[in-house]
Amino acid sequence: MDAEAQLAINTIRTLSIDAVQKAKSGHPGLPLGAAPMAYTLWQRHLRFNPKNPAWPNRDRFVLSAGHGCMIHYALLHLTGYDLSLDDLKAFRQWSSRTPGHPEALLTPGVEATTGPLGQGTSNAVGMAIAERFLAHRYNRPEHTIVDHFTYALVSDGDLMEGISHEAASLAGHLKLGKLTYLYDDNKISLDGPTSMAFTEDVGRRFEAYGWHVQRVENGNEDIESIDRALSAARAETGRPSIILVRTTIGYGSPNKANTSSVHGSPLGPDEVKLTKKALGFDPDKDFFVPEEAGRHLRSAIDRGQRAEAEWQERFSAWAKAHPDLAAEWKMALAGELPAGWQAGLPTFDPKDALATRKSGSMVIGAVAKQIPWFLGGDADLSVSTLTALGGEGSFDGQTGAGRNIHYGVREHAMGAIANGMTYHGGVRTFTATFFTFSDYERPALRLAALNHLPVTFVFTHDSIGLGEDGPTHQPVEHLASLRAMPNMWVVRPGDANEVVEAWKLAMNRKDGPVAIVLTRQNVPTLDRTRYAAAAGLQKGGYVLSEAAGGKPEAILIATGSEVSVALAAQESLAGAGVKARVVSMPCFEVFDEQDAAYRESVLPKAVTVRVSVEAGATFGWHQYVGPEGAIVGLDRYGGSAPDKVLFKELGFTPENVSKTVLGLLGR
Ligand SMILES: Cc1ncc(C[n+]2csc(CCOP(=O)(O)OP(=O)(O)O)c2C)c(N)n1
Ligand SMILES: [Mg+2]
Repeated sequence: MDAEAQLAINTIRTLSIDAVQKAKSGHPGLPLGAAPMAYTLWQRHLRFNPKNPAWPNRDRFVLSAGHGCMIHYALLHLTGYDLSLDDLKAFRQWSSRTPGHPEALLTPGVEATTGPLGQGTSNAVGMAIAERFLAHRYNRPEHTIVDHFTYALVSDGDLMEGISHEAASLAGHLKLGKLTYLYDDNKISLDGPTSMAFTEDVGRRFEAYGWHVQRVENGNEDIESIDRALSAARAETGRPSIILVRTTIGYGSPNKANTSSVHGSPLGPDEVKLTKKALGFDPDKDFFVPEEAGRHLRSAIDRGQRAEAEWQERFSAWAKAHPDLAAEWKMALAGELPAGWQAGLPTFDPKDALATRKSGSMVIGAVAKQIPWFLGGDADLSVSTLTALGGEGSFDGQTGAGRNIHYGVREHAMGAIANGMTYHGGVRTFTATFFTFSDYERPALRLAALNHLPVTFVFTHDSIGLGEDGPTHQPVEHLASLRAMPNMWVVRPGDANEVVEAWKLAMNRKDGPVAIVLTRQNVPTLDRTRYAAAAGLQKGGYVLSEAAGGKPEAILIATGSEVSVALAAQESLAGAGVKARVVSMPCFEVFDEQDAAYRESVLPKAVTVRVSVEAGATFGWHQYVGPEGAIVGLDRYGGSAPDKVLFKELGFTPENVSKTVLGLLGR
């Protein structure tokens, strides 16, 4: 290895161990072992501009092994991103830009939030999908403006996680040729050697998925082999690539290298000194960047600016030739929507009863017509979720054509791939599956919420109302559990016109995900000349049907398919001389954001007789019904039976709701 490269690599290593030592916590093992491959990628292959982390055509780099993030922070600092040595010194401290695992919102140059192992493997697949899709939509024979690679650095833990199997299987199927994994094959994980639990032949596994597989035997020193493998990976456009790079965790540490003790604990002051000495650094200098190393790595700025300028020229020529496309591109990249897009959505007459998945199907089709950069898919359930975009074709991973992504039965990867597409930018996306299987997508839902990613997660078959499939398929606690997730908006529309409003809400949201939760079974389409307009959904909850005379003695609060149950109860209560108001509450989170006066107007404090109706866990409803209210909910699993039987047996009937109200009133 030439001296310049060696010095740069050792600078990445020593900065990483110093920051971990100063924080008295962190993971020094991966940076010490993976520095040569990371250096080779960043210095010789990755196209990026440290002075403009948002350059749309940059190559994407995901550190799926997020615990090793000091390697990423060191690289960002050394290559000239807006991340100072002081930022590195504040590693893992309150309000620093160098958190304990990478967070895309906090650190310039971090493309994806990682840490839960495996997620990054799928995020990278999503980025590669977005690249193909945008290339197909915007490139023209004489103009190539979208053309970049996506890299992920993955560890043993990443490849043990099931989600990596789903992601790699799909990426192989789609032949995502511009995707490359660098595998830090160090045979050590947190508890000890991987021989304890992970002995499969990873190379043959990826070959079986249809990947291009290469091996580098000495990843600690042989950067020329890494370099050649990266070149070969880029040249192979018909398949995704993985490079198995054999490394030593904690390389350079005389007493801790190749042990799991170096995975996730600081080396200790003495071992830090010994390691620096072994790497040819002054043991008494902390956070030391040799001038030559600094200069060498900062050459990234020059390279990046030239690459971006060259792209900008191509972009300008393209924009001149295709001004309409360019205007669309600008809008899509900024996360904006076409003016007036909402006018293209349907409205529904009160004639027919319609499952909300069915009205959802018509609405999502209209959304796709209005927004050409909207694409998504389902986990082998489009026949049931009804989310296939009519006339749009299946996504092709080679050409990038088609807007329906067939994820197969891979919910875990599906969510994280949608997140990856959204991190990439330029697209809006959705996923769809049954609501119970949101459990299989949950880690990605959480990361979408944490990262303010505007992904729309469609869930159908939203309650016991799905009927005969029985308790394994019937969500119970899912509404409550997703509502507990900070920054996740959960919307359960009550009829077809609320579905339209739900999609407006979801598409207009820029800073977080929205889960749209829909029925399998029919619900009445409400007569909006008789009831309040569905646009009330934009406030999260609204007075759908006022009590006769305007002064309610009781309030019924319902969501989804139970809204019509509440309306029927309101009628029968009126017959018994009880004035009840019905509130539709499709989205708690948005309602809670309204000002106090609005919330009081919907749920006046003076009315303490309040009953909620929702075919799901009661958890969370107390905040609306109050100490004197009652909850008609479900704190058990459902049953295998037709939906009407289940609703009757489990208490979701107008009679039971009326009875509950009368009980509270003491009548
Ligand atoms: C989903 C998930 N489970 C568990 C962990 C905790 N954890 C962090 S790293 C790690 C394994 C480390 O092994 P490897 O991926 O090989 O990284 P290396 O030790 O080689 O740096 C574990 C279990 C996690 N971050 N994410
Ligand atoms: Mg490992």
